[in-house]
Amino acid sequence: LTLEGHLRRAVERGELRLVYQPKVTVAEERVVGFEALLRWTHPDLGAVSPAEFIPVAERSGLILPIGAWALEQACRQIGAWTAAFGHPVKVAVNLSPRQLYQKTLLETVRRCLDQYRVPPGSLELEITETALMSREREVDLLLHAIRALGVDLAIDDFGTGYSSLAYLKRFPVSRLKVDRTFVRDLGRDEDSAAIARSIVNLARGLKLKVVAEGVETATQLDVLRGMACDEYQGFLFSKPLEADDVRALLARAR
Ligand code: G
Ligand code: G
Ligand code: MN
Ligand code: NA
Repeated sequence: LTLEGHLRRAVERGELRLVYQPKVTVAEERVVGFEALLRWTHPDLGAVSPAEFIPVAERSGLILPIGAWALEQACRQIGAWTAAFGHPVKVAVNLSPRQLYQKTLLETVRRCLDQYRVPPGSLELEITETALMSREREVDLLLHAIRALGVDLAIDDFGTGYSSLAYLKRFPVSRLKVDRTFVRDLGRDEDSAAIARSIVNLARGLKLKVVAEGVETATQLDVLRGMACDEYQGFLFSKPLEADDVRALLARAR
């Protein structure tokens, strides 16, 4: 069977799961939320990297059922953690461009919020710049409708796509995520620092929160602190965690 064939069965067989990477404030490393990330363990193939299976899912269209599953699973988890800890727990879910171009997305989001008693502000959807480039009118209406439900929107991998600054004005986003390729060289390379600083300043001017991705070293964090970047994710604080470990982290933070 091809990888696509295996992947086709993965949802039904329960081989997929979500892990959750903490997002923390740059200032005091307080946990403010999590990004949900897909993981796949096939019984024979073992762990298959998302770098390998997400492109296959995108090409084949399997990202639609997989993405719908991820959204639903994340909402179920938000509902469970919110009930268990008595305060909202925020989770961001990655959306494929294909999901954005699907008529059913709005209804799926609405149903999941309702079914799992998710405070709308606890759900964030991460969208890439590239996804915003096609079907602009449709996407614009959809994103405003999702935003009207109270769900937050973030632009993922910011600065790597065909950035048009115009869509920061057009689309109702509340966060920019600085791509980790710019974070990697902070403290070593002035150009990366200049780009990161520009994104942070741009976000501030537009009253958007800005999140740095892939922070691995104390030096990178220091540079980001100097820029007054709001939040970060990365191995320096934590790798993506299994749901049970998130529960333990939330219990400790209480
Ligand atoms: O977790 P990791 O860094 O290995 O993820 C690799 C890539 O897979 C990243 O670009 C990430 O955005 C993407 N990815 C992970 N989970 C999801 C998901 O649920 N949906 C979509 N569309 N992409 C995901
Ligand atoms: O494209 P997206 O930003 O959604 O992808 C997130 C990916 O980044 C996940 O696959 C996650 O495992 C990975 N990641 C998270 N933190 C770090 C980090 O500190 N360094 C590196 N290299 N990758 C990271
Ligand atoms: Mn992401
Ligand atoms: Na990203």
